[in-house]
Amino acid sequence: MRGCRSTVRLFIVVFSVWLLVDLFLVNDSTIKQNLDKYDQNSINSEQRAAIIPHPPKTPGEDKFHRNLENHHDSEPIKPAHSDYSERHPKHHEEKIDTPDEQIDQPVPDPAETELAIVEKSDSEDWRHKMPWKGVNSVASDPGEMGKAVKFTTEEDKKKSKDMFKINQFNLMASDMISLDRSLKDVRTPACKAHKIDNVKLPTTAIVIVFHNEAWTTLLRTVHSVINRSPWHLVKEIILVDDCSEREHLGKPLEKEVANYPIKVTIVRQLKREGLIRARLVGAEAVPETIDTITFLDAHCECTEGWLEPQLERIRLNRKTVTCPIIDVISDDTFEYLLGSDMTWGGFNWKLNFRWYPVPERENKRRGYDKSQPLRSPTMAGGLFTIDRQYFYEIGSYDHGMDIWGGENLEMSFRIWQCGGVLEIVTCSHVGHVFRKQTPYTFPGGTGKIINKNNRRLAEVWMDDFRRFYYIINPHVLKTEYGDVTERKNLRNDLQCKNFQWYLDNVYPESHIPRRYKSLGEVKSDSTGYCLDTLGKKENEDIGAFYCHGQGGNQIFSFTDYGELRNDDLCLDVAGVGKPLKLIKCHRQKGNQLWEFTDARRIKHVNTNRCLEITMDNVKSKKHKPVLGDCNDSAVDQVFTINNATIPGFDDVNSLSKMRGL
Ligand SMILES: [Mn+2]
Repeated sequence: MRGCRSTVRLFIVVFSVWLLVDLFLVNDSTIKQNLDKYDQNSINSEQRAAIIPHPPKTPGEDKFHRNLENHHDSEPIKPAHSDYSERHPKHHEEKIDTPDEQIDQPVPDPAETELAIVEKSDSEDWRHKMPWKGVNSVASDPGEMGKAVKFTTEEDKKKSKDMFKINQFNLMASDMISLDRSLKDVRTPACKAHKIDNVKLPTTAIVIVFHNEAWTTLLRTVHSVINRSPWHLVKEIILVDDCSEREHLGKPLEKEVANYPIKVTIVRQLKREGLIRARLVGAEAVPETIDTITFLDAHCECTEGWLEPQLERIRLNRKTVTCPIIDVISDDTFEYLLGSDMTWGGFNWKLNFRWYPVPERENKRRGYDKSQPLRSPTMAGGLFTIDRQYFYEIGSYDHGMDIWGGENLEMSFRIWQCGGVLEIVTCSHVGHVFRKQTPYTFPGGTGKIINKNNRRLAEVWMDDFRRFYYIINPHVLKTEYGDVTERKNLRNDLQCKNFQWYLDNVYPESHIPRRYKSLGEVKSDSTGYCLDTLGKKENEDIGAFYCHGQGGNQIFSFTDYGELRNDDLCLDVAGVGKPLKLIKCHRQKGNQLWEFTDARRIKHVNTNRCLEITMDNVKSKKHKPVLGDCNDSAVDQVFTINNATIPGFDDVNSLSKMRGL
C-alpha cells in the first residue's frame, strides 16, 4: 500500500481546475502504465480491490437490533431486495414505462404518492439510547447548528491559510468542529408534513469514494449518516479508498470505524482508479440483500430526514434515481448554507453540468408545490440514490470513461432516454463542501480526460446533436475515445429513445438551439471582424475580434427566438446608449430580441437600432460592437451570419434537419 502511495507521488502534476461542483477523484492512464512497471506482481483489475472484512458485531450493534425488533415486532425488518418489492408490488412498473406521458402528467394526488400510514418507527430520541458516542457535541462547540467557524488571531488566520492548501478547504476549521455537529432541520413545513412510513422503505448501502480526504470531513460525513438516518434502512456504509497516501486513512481509519453502530466496510484500491471505477468497485461491494445504493461525496453532512424522502420515491418507482438538494458547506468557514430549491440540473454547449432556474413548466407540473420532487434533466453526479439492480440494468457506468467527468451527464441522458426518471427530491438536503479548486492531481491535464469522456457521451447518446458540441469544441474530434460499440448495444438493447426525444420532452429549455437561422460566425463585412465573447462571463460586455474561423468564442446562433447566443449567454442591450452585454438567455425576447433584415442588418428590436462594429482604439486597432441608427447605406452595418460546418460530418441535408428547417 505504502509503495503504491509513494509511487503515485512521483507522477503527480498539479493542475488547478475551477469547478463549481468538484465531485471527483482523478487519475490517469499514464500513471497506471507507469505503476504497472513498478508493480512486480502486475495485479489485474479484479484483484485490485482488497476488501477488508467488516469487524465483528459490537455489543452496541446487538443492542441496536434488539431495540429495533421492539419497535417493529409487528413487522420484522427483512433486508432482502424482494422485501420491499414483495410487500409493495403496486409501486412497480405500472405507472412508469411511458415517460412521454409522465412529462405532462399533473402532480399526482399526494394521498397516492405519499403513504397514508405514518408513524415514525423510531422514537425521536432513539439515538441517545445507543452506546454510539454520537451526538455528544455541545451547543458551545465551534460550528454547532451549522454556524461559521472564524479565526480572530493573526496566528490562527495564517495557520488556517496554510492548512487550506492541503484539501482546498479550511481544514483547521473542520478539525475544530465536532464530528457530530448539529445542523438546523432545514425542511420546510410542507416537507415535514409529508408522512413516510419508513418501515416500508427499501434499504440502502452508502458508498463513499475518497482519495486523501481529511479525517474530519470524511468521518463527519459518516457520522452525519449514522446520526440522521434510520438505522434499519442504512445496512452498510462502504468506504472506497482510491489509493490514498495519507497515514490516517490506513489503519487508524479501520480502527476508528470498527465500533460504529452501522457496519462500515473499507474497500482499498491498490491503484488509483478515479471516481468512475472506484464507484463501480464500491457498488459491487454492496451485498445483494440491500435494495438501493446511495452514493455520497466524502465531505458531506446529511441533515435530518435526508434519506427517507429519496427512498420513498424509489419505493414508488424503482426506476427513479433521486438526488437531494445539495446545500453548501462553506469551504472557508464550514458554515452550512441552504441551497436553492428553485434550480435544477442542465448543461451548456461544452457539456458542462450547470445549475439553471427551474422553468415555469416544471413548477406547474408540480402544482407549484416546492415540496414535490423536481424532474431534473441532469444530475450533478456526486450524491444520488438508485435501486441496486436497476443501477446494473441501465448500465451502471461507461467503463470506457476515465477518472471523472461527463459520467454524470452520461448517466442522466441514459436514465431519461431509457425509461427512468431523474429527480431532485426537494425535501432531502445534504450539505457538500464546494471547493473553488481541486486538491487532486490531473496528470496529463483535465482537458484530455474530459474530452474523451464527453466524446463517448456525445457519440453514444446525442445522435446528430453532437455536432453542436463539436462545433464549439472542434479539437474534441481529434480525441481518441476508444470503442463505444458496447454502449451503443446497451442503448439498443434497452430500446432507449433518441436525444431529440430527450430535448423535446425532458429538456425543452436546453441551451442547444432547436430551430435557428445560423450557428457560426457573425461577421461584419466591412471590417472582417466578428462578434466575440472574448471569453467574457455573464453580465460583461461583448467584444469583437478579427474573424479567425476557429469556432469557440466566435460561434453564435441566431435562433428562432430572435436570440443571438453563444452557449447560455445572449447578446443583450438594456436601452439606447447602453453597452452590449452577455446576459443569461431568458427566452422572454425583450432586450434579447434581434432581427436579421433582408439588407443583412442586425436590428435590436426594442431600441430600433442596428449593430455595427467600429474601431474603438485606432492605435491598438481594437474594435467593439455598438448600436447605431439603422441606415441602409451604412456599409459598416452589413453582416454575414455563417453556418459553421464540420468537415466529413455535415452535409446540406443534415444541416437543414438540424436547424429545424
Ligand atoms: Mn466534492
